[in-house]
Amino acid sequence: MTLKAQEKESTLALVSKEEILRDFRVAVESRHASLMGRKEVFMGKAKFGIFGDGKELAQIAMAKAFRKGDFRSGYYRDQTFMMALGELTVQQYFAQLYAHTNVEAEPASAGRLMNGHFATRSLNEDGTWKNLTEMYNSAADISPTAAQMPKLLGLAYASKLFRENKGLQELTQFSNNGNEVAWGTIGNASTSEGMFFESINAAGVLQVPMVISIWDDGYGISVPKEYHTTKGSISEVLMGFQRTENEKGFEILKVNGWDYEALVQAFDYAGELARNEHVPVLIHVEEMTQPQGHSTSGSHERYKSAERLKWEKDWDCIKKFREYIITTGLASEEDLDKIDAEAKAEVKKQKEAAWADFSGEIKKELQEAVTLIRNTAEGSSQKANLLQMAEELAKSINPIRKDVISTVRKSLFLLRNDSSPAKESLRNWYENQKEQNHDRYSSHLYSESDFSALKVAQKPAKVDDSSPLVDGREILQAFFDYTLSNDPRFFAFGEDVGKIGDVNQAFAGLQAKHGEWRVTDTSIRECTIVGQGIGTALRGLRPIAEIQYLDYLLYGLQMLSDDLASLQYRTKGGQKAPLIIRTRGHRLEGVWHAGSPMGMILSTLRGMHVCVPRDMTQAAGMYKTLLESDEPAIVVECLNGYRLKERLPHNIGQYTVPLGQPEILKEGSDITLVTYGSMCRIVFEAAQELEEMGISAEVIDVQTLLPFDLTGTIGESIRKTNRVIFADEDVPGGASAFMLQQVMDHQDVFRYLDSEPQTLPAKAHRPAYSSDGDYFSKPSADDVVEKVYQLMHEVDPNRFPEL
Ligand SMILES: Cc1ncc(C[n+]2csc(CCOP(=O)(O)OP(=O)(O)O)c2C)c(N)n1
Ligand SMILES: [Mg+2]
Repeated sequence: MTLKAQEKESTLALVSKEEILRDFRVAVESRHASLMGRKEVFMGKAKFGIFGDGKELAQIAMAKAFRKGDFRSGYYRDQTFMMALGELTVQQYFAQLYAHTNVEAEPASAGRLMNGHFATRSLNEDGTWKNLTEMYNSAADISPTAAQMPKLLGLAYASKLFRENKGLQELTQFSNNGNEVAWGTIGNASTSEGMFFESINAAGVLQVPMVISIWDDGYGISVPKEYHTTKGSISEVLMGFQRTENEKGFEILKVNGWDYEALVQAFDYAGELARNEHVPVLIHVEEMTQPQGHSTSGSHERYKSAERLKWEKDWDCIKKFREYIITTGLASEEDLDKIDAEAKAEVKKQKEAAWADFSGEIKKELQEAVTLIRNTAEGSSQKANLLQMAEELAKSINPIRKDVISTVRKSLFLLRNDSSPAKESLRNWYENQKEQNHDRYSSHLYSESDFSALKVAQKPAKVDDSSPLVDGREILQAFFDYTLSNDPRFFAFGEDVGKIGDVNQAFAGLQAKHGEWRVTDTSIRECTIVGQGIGTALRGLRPIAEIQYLDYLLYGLQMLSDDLASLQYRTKGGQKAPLIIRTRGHRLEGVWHAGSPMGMILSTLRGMHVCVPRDMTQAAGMYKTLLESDEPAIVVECLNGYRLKERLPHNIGQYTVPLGQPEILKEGSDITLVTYGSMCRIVFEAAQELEEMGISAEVIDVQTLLPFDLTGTIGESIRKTNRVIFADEDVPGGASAFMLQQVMDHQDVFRYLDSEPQTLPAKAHRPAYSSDGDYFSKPSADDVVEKVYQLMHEVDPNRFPEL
């Protein structure tokens, strides 16, 4: 664990005097930004602040080793790094603190994320990729501690693929022969999270160019590191990962956060090693400080001792950097004071510009609203109230948009009995603002580019009597084979996906045919399988990450929810990661191999598409649609469908299945039965039994839960049958309730219903093992028949007498 870099070259050979003084300027600018940022929060100009003070020097060193094409995946302390790269101006920094919704003012998130959440924009406005090799790239940060790690693994793994998979060499917009390093940062306390350890292990196994820096300030909010980490030192704990002459592993370095020379050397060495040899490196940066405590939510004087607070002052990295510059004779105290004063003035100027820009927009809206409300007062019976509301709004100090819009909405209520051109103008203005505010706060949950999955051209499957009858898994195998042959960006990986071609053999033989970099086994690590997918998709590749069974999605769900599903939204279309999660679920056997937790998925994965194909022919068409789009999705195949016979379409690999378009599997006139996935066959079977009793059921397969019935097929059916049941294998109140809500809220069916709309879900518990367990846990054809018959009995007891 000694710093081999120190034997290499002296820092002064790496860094000129001018550069050191520039570094000092960046450090103090960043520090002043932190200090002023905190004040802005206390003055009520921003809601919350978390800053990078105490971490400046290491980040400057990291920026020196960072090259165009590289990626960062880090956390909220990294402002100095972003500033040192030139990827964050002080003005942008304050724009984010104020939550400026303008993407030019706040390019990371357009005001959607708290301060300290950094991101560069990988996409042009039309959703096409920029040349990522010409940029300094930062993946879009998220707040959960350590959640930057799984994606970091994927960002690094992409370099591995670009270097090793020769089929990717033409994609020069994304990589230069895999020379890109993925740089991670994480706080010391956050290394306690499972995903940190999972990512470290996976990076060691995969030998990817990843440099992970741990900013160790001894605390995680109020809790000191002895409570977080065995032996109080993460690098000690990870010693077993250290590579040796004979065994691959990590290079582990330890360095102090105030030691400029050692930091520059460490990061330089780490960058070279990772870039040239694809060796993962861990840099434990100790003795960092928090001059202002954790965040604006509290003061560290509450939990740090006087000695600790004094130590933090004495070992402040900027103080030490100053001492270093003076003792080495690079500049005098006065020179540095001058730089410091200039930096302070510059930060103040940019802060004020950010505020003027941010508040100016709102003030303009406020002025317009005040004028419009005043105009409505004349001739209104509510004149006094309206004028008072306008006055109060006009007088507000540091108004926010809510003040303006809320006053306008209240005014419109006051004006409910009026009709005047002035009221009309106010209402028009409000409608226009509504649209703008939708764009500001609610756009880009899904792709708004031409690559949206909803815009993919429809190409039907060509199936006729000459199409061979094959096992369902062979349909997928043919699809994957075709796609592997035709799209070099496409690759699949997961547990048992490689050598045996997944546990149900949809990739059987495809590793042998297309190579290990295309069809790849991984260790058992769902969370980082997802992260590996996200990171590689962020770098222009088209991964299918496999989660072996739907029941194990929970291990990766957090990354899907926090990171992938929110990506387009939180960057307002600045980044995309079109990752496809392939998994299999619904009924088969028992508590952990038969789950159908679709409600869980629907609640947590807004921002992704959720496909629930009833068979493999539909699944292959959905995969095609998704691969033609730029959106992330999950496809839940039917676990019991791989050995069922289907006809292999002539145009496998080319036909698409449109998302959001239900299919009527059987027409009927008495009742509509809505379902999806494995339940399609069961409901279809029940409908045939019902037919024999004189009940004509229409069976609809929704095909995708997100998006849900964009064609209004279910509503149309209900208008014909006047009755509906939503059936599935999820728990009561799960996806069946979701389907009911979607139809009631969006399809105007209430007045067409002659019977109460109902759901037919599984039991609330997980399915018991064995065929009997299934029969008594999940809806069977008998349950469907019984439920429908009961409903028809209520409608017409003479025709359908009680059983
Ligand atoms: C999953 C999760 N749990 C808890 C939190 C709340 N939280 C935010 S920062 C933090 C402490 C992190 O400490 P450390 O990793 O040492 O970073 P530092 O802030 O000290 O730089 C905690 C507990 C969170 N953001 N995410
Ligand atoms: Mg810490």
